[in-house]
Amino acid sequence: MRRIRANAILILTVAWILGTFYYLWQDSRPSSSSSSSSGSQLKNHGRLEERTLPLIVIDGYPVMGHFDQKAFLSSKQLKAGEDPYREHAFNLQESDRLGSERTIRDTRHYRCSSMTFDPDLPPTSIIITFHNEARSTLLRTIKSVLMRSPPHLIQEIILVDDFSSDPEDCRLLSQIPKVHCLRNERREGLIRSRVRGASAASASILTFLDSHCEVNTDWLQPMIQRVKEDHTRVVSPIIDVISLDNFAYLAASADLRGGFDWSLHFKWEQIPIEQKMARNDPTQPIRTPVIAGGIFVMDKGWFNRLGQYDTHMDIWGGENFELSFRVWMCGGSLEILPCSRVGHVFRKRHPYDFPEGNALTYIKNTRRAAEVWMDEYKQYYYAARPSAQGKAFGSIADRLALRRKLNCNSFRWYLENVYPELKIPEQDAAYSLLKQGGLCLESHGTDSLGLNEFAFSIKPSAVLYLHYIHIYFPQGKCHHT
Ligand code: UD2
Ligand code: MN
Repeated sequence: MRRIRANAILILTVAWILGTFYYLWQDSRPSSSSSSSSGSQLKNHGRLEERTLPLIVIDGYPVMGHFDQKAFLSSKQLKAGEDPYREHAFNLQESDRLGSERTIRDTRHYRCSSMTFDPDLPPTSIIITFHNEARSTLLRTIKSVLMRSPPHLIQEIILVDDFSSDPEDCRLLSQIPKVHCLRNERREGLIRSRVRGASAASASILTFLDSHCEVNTDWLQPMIQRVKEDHTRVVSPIIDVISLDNFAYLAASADLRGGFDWSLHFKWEQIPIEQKMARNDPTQPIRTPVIAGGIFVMDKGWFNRLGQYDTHMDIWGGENFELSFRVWMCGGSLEILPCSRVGHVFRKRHPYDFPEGNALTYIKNTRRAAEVWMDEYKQYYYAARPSAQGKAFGSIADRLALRRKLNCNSFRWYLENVYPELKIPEQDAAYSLLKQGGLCLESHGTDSLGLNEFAFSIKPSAVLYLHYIHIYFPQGKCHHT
């Protein structure tokens, strides 16, 4: 009896091992379907019957159609001896080696997988602008969307080729079902390119992505659900990190939100401790003062009503502040949804040129955001970025008119209600202690003009300066640097 049982266990173990091997082998085949792939389904799509290319079918839908991925990728590969970081500021060799699809870890909290969504969520138009993006990263972005989203939620993918050197990328990618590509006749920058893509979108919900992303399991439903419930919400996923060196997919912290300093420099910051303590459900949205900018979902009608983007901003930068201030101050809200995860290759430098120079462009764009939205608080922006004074930023008349028309709240309202953690420099200095050369200087509050009186005489400008090189000390502690 015991021997029979031992034999049965042995047979089951061997069957299980063989089964696992078979499963892994299937899974690692280059063209395996993430859902289902069969001859009968092919016949349903008659024209594809005789194809020889690998085919991915999801819910009976041939994801890549006639598009020849192999030819697309192999015709543009790194040449022997070439620096793999030179062209894209990430390791192109690794990206190419990975191929266009791979399994990534589901980085969500386990409770996210039991969330439910309305069965009648509306579809979205995905908008991806790109300028000289690597073929392998761009294709992985597109494929991850097609393979990890319920097909009925993807109305279309609109690529906007921002005058990349090779027009073929745009033309070839348009062969993928649902993908359309618009090519700019001159370099416009990501802001005007996104507006062009959004205007061409036919769905009522817009989803923006950078051109080097990989969306993760069930990334889309939580975002569409929140926007469907309230069209004034603008929502972002947690942005996971794709290593620029080896392309490993790494989970980002779920305790972060978007913040900035007075120079309008974006940074990730911890959720304030009171909010963190109050969070007993890790699937709940996180209110964020600003979004990073590249990956978000927004109702199309709301995007248009709020004035799309400031199309006088060029190339890159600053548009995320302008959009974030506008959304909050004009009646909407911004949130990060922890149950939605999208990976992104964060780079250390821009791989492309700025026709007017990187610094001047950033100043022009952020200056426009400050001038239109920051009211009297723009003085702190100028104090933090003295080089912005006197730099050209064009006319802002139409954006000021928009702000009046939308009857938006003041920046003071934004600071009080959305971002009270952003310390106003005078106040900050007033309640801070300052240690310099072994001396600890303590301030004694503010006078009626809001100017600082210091126990030791220090010019306010010096304090401001110190503030911006991050040696000010909140929480009334003497800090040892
Ligand atoms: C972040 C945002 C990015 C944008 C930027 C501020 C994320 C993940 N990324 O910078 O979307 O909000 O902050 O402006 O939040 N591109 C063009 N034309 C250009 C330059 C860039 O189409 O002239 C494309 C580019 O190919 C990419 C996207 O715009 O798809 C964003 O550019 P990036 O990846 O260099 O920006 P990133 O991630 O450093
Ligand atoms: Mn990017």
